[in-house]
Amino acid sequence: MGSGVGESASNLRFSYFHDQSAGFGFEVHRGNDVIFDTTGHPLIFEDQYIEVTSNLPANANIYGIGETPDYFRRDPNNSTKTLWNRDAADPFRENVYGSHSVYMELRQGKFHGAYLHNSHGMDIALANSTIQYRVLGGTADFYFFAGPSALAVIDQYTELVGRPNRIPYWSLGFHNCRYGYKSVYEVNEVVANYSKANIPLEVAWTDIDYMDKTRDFTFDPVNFPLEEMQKQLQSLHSNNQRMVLMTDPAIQHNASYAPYSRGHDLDVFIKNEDGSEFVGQVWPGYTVFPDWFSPNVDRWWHRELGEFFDKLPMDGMWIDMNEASSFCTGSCGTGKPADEIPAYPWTVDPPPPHRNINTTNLFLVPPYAIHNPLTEISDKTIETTAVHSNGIIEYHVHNLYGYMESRTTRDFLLQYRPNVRPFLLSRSTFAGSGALVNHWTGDNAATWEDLHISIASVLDFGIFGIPMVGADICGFNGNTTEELCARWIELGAFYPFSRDHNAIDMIPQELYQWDIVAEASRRALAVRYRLLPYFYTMYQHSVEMGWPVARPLVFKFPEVLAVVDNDRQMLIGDDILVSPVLVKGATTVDAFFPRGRWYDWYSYKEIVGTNANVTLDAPLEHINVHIRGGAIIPLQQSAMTTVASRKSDYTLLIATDSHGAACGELYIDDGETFDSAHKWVQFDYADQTLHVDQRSGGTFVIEQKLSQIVVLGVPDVEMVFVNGVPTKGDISTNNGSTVICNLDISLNNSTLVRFL
Ligand code: MIG
Repeated sequence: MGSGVGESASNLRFSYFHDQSAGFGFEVHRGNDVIFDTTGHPLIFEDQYIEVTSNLPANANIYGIGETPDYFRRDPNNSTKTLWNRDAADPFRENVYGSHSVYMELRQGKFHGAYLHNSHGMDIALANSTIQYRVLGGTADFYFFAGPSALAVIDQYTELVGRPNRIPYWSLGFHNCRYGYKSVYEVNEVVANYSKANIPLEVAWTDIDYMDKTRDFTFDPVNFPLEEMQKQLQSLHSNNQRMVLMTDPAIQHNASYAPYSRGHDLDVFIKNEDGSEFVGQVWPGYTVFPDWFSPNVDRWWHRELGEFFDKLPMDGMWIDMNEASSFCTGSCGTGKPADEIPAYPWTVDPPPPHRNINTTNLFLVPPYAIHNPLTEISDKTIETTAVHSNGIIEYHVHNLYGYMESRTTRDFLLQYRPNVRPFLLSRSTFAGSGALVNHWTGDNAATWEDLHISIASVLDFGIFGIPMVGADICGFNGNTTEELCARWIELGAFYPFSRDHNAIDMIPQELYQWDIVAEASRRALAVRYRLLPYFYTMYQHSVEMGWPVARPLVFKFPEVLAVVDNDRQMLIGDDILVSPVLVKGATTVDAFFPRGRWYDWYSYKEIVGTNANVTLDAPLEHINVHIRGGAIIPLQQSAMTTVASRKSDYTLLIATDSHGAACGELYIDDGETFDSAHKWVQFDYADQTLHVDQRSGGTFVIEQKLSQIVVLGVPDVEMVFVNGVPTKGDISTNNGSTVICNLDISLNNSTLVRFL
């Protein structure tokens, strides 16, 4: 697939058969491989049921299909992945917030992929050497991707569904959040405490707590008064920090609440079959739900957001509960008085019995039951018979709710601040959401299991084309512990989106709450901030080619059988290997090192990879990070904000391979606007010579100098010549690593540096 590739140039070949014995079926070939093959299986095409089955090799290596918390490599013999967006606190292997019907398969060192473009609820089952789609409607609109590398599959997939959105540079800083902050003053204190503890903090988030009676676009007049929020924003900005607040889609059903009455007048809410408004229950009580398909919804939503932003011009948006989540089943608030605030169902003891299901309505109870683990597919969401303005019922478009909200919300930000890259975080996503929003993995638990699974979830979203992703650091539900929180920030410092977030009523878990966690945070975040130029360069590959920032080892080393199910380590780009401790009490970690040279981030000590595990020391406040031999990594200084870090000089870390060679690159622009100038700098090292070159077309001027070069894995260096002139820089050599300081090299020109 690929919009520019015609059939003759494609690496894929499609064929179908239709005969007495085999029936109808089709195959997709890549060279001699049959990558999709329905032979031997019926194709079923009914109004409310489509079934397509393709043969797989025994024990196939399948990745993707979600959103679901699971190991990265799906169990090929017993996985049923349900795609039905659901507000559920990350239950293992079940369906949660988003729907991504794309998978990748690794076969003999090569990847390919397939995507079913369909918004209906579905199961995708892996068993008996097959992959089987069981879909509740629509069409069998399949796309196939020839790869053959993992990155090529993702490139081809994101070319189809949309490339990841351009993010502001600041969003790569560290974020702090929790549900349950009691006041704006408490959040001010949190910000101050981070700074006192010398832990970088880029963004202060506030959850629904700031709202008046949990209604959108309002401020609690006592605990989060608008004037104090404005002061907080100013103070954050004066420290080069940022503010993001929560917005929910559900709108209180109350004529005295202006966002409701204006929306009602513009006819923007989802309806019952009889034309009345569908009323569910969310935080503010009985609520209606914006119908993102209705003709006036943009006008209404943009006005409400515009009024809010005029009061408090915050830096980004967090859109939650957009599966959509509702606490009751059906239109439970229809006919209820506006001022009645129902109890949250989970606080009612004994819990109310489930309603009787109307078994004759096939849109409430479809003939095939997907494995959504609730009594009805309408439970905890908008009823499947509720009606959108185009007459389409929720049944057909349920999985698009968050995607549609993302679209109009991003449009608002683009109109409100033309040329400024929005930062949007959405809980519910669909294929293509990456072009609009970023994602966190929702309500995980403060457990060692969820620490481990967070890696797989982050890697999954790399396949889904949403590379700016992270899990709630230190865990959301349940009380974290000092040890778990330390280990979590060590890993979380390397999530592309790095945010500590906590549930209401849990013990505090800001990174300064324990000395050891604070120390672990300072160390791990210092690595992250030094790597910001590298993270940003990797993210630019996401923007241009869809490539994920966080990658599993198997993407880079597809021939190495031992890494097909490795989800206990991750690579940032291809070059930075992160090997976290994921086990309580452990002070060592068994880390896999593919063949080749690797260098310890801190000591520069070399490890010779032999495609085997190496046991590494991992004291509680330490995260193991290694640099791949063959890489050149651009670094800046760590600092308390990304703004400060960006002002510091560059260091080049040259990690040579066994041939004494390495290469790397740097992408940079203003980090903020769409029409910014940019620059790509290319670094090549061989024969003790470094070439710094510009790729054409870049006009961004890099003000910071290259002041330091570190060369790893080479004989001692005595003299350094920059463009033929012996440098005045200081040279120090130690055990195969050479550090040259006080250089004054411009990254805007071509430069040749010789090390003798
Ligand atoms: O039902 O806004 O996933 O991050 O703190 C819970 C409160 C609603 C769910 C989000 C979580 C957030 C919480 N929200």
